Amino acid sequence: IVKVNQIGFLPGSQKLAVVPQGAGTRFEVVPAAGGKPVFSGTLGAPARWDASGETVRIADFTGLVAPGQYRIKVDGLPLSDAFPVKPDNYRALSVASLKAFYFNRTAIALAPQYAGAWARPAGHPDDKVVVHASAASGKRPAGTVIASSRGWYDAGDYNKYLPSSGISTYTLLAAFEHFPRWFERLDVNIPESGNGVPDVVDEAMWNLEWMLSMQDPADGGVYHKLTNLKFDAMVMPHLAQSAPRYVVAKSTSAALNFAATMAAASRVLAPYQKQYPGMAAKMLAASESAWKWAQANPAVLFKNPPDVITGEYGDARVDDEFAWAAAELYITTGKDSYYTAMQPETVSSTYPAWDDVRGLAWMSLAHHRDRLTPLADRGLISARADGLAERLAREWRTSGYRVPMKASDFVWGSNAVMLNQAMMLLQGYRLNGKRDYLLAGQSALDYVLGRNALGYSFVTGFGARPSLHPHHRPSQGDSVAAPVPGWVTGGPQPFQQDKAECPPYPSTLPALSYLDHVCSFASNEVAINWNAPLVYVSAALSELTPK
Ligand code: G3I
Ligand code: 9MR
Repeated sequence: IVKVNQIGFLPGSQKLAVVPQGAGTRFEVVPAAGGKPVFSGTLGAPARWDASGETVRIADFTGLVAPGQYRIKVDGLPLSDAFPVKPDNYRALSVASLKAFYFNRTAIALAPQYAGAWARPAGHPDDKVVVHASAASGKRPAGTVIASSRGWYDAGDYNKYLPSSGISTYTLLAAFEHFPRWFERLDVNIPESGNGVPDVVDEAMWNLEWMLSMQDPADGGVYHKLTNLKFDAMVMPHLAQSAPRYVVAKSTSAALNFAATMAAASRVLAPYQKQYPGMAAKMLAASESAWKWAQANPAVLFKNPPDVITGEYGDARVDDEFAWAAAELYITTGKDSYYTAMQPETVSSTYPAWDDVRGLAWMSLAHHRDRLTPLADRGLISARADGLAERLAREWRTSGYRVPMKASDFVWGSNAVMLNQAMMLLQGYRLNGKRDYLLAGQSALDYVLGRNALGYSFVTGFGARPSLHPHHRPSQGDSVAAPVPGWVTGGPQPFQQDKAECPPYPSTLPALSYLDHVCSFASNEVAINWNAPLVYVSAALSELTPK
């Protein structure tokens, strides 16, 4: 089949489709409802993509800018799925990808006026959480009961984890810092809508309030996670096990993820004193005390205690977390000591993931470059942001599918790898306007929305062939046939850590190793840290693509 972004394009987008080798050498774009071709062209030279083992050709119809609903026609192949070209085309995706966070809120009932068919009772109030033996300290011995309410469920499971929370919340805040105009006009229809604060900030606040409660006020340390001892069954939140939930061990990575996110949040919250009085100052103080704790405890690496078997988010390296926290504290406070503490010359730039956040430091520094103190090395900041974008663009230029990801990038959550690569390409574009970076970012979004080896739209509720059966407890446990919308599923990756519990995978090739089956927590779960770059990229392309 012809693979194309099923959600479609903006008039000014680069527009590419992937056609299998062996079909004709020409293509046409026809009105979806039938009629004469509106565009025709020659397919590009055959090129291989190792990730899927295919050789394919590219149909480039960027020249088609007239709004409409279209399909691609290649002799010998079925017509492609229909897709639109239209102004403001990614607004619904932008709303839904952010609304997904609301759907994963803990501790609050989702009312029908906001949640529609996916309305549900509140789950996991977390107003009485037990301090686990691994987290015991002076004033809080094991068994102490604390309140640690609010926050989002991490993913398809019902636990709350600091490392994934940090990068997710930061990415939403960065999207707003970079594209305030877009988010000021984005109505997500959540309970706080209309309170004078953009919905993206209100949504982030739901999790930030929880994160604040994860800090031990006695020493500034931050618990790594709030969790059941075992994963809940595939049931609705309010029907989950009533066993106690625990805060588990403080860790260096939790403290630094917390410090970075709170420092960034403190900047964003500063204008909203009326709605969130005192919040910005409280966040900055919390950030600085977590930073101090991490300075004193620089190598407390998290491991699940033997009686806890939920998500670990263990991270063997925390130098990237140190750099990110230092960068955010530097930007927010203007204190040179934080810039020095970052040791910027030693920090490379890589696309972000929950266990590698150094790229976020460069992204924030690049955005704020005009208001940094004289100490900041602006040349280094641009070189790091541009260097990563250029590496990704180089891969994009030669890849058969014209995407920045190569075979070895396919790990658990591969769709978020693609979206985080897009986010970093767009940092390069924002910095120096190199058009390839914008186009490669568009390509990465196209991939997630249908121009991939499987021909899926990996976003629930979007596109002609979306993921239908995510490993997401509420989607499975409710009585609505359709999954909760707006979630990007993890995506193909060859390691198949769930194969004992699933029917056979169709392939072990990295880009084909995917099951749209509820069993597949390794390829078809959803997660807050995978949705956050979708929020970023759908907003960024909406704002950055030439009109
Ligand atoms: O990067 C290595 C790669 O170099 C190596 O070749 C490959 C094969 O072993 O593994 C790669 O590492 C993988 C890593 O993800 C990449 O980020 C690990 O195998 C894999 O086990 C690990 O998976 C993590 C997974 O939890 C299991 O711990 C995912 O990153 C992480 O996103 C996921 O997060 C879960 C939470 O634990 C619980 N909540 C849901 C959430 C999403 O599934
Ligand atoms: O359902 C769990 C999912 O949310 C986690 O991301 C994943 C991480 O390892 O684990 C899933 O739980 C599975 C467990 O690890 C192994 N036994 C089956 C569980 C799911 O049915």
